[in-house]
Amino acid sequence: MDVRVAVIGAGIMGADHARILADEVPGAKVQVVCDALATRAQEVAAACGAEAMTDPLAAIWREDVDAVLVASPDPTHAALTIAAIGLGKPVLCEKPLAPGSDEAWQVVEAEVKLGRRLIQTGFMRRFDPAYVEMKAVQEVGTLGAALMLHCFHRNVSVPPGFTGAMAITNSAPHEFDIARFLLGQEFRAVTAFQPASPGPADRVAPVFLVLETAAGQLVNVEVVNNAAYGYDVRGELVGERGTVHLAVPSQGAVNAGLVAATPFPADWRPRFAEAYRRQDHAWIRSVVSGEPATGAASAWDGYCATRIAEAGVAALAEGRRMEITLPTRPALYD
Ligand code: ISE
Repeated sequence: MDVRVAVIGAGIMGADHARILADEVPGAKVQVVCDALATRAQEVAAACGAEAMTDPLAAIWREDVDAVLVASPDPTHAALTIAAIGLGKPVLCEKPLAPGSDEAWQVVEAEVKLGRRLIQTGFMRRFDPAYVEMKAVQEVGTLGAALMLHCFHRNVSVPPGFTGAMAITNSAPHEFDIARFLLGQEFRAVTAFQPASPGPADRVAPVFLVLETAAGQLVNVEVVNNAAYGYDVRGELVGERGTVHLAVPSQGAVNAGLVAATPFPADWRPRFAEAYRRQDHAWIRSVVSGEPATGAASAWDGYCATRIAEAGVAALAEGRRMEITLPTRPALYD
């Protein structure tokens, strides 16, 4: 029998997940699409043969819903996730698990109290073939011990009013999570910088973070939210005896006007299409098996990313190195 999913939130990511589940994930059925905007819910629901609703709790409570995909506005993630696991329903929660670490911790506590893993956090890069390959190369030992990780995160543009703090809470958490995933280490400190930028005052300048892991490795994260030329994510892991970098997937090379050019996507959906597909597929399989998906981000991972982002925001605001302190990881996540 299919896993009947309620997709909560029919914005950019909710619509994308609904389409992926309906069209590309065997064993999944989008039962209901819920959005505060009825017309939006109807549009996305119609495209995947689901019912449209506007009340998220009513959608979660439905007896014909087995699992919940939370892709509503960020401040609603924690409460909806807690509501779903309270009914014993597995959740795939888009990042962030919560905008603040106190609230993210409440989610962790709710799951720990329940005593079983029902939450997957939507850090899809863990399923991206290029990152998976990078991790495999690192683990096989060819490069020796990992020393540094360089991460570049470039968006085409963000709206005026987007701030450096938002770059750290909205974009950089993907880098925090993938670095923890690749290195298998927690971070102990973060420092944040912004270069002098001549652009208009309402256009966010790049953010440059330097993070230190508990094992003393260095990770630099460059976030350029107004890169203009394309959505571009790069990474290189530097080991004692060699390096491995992400091959940037391209949809085709264009030869014209005496130039060979590689097109960039306009946003993260094409770049990480395969990662989203594999992530959602792994989630549905985990709902069926009752076991957490291998390699997927847990609620603890979601909490850590939010906690690191908070320290990063403080480091930027205060212009100094901030220590990152984490509570003891609950045994549920061992
Ligand atoms: C956006 O919210 C995402 O999650 C994307 O994956 C990320 O690349 C982008 O910078 C964020 O704004």
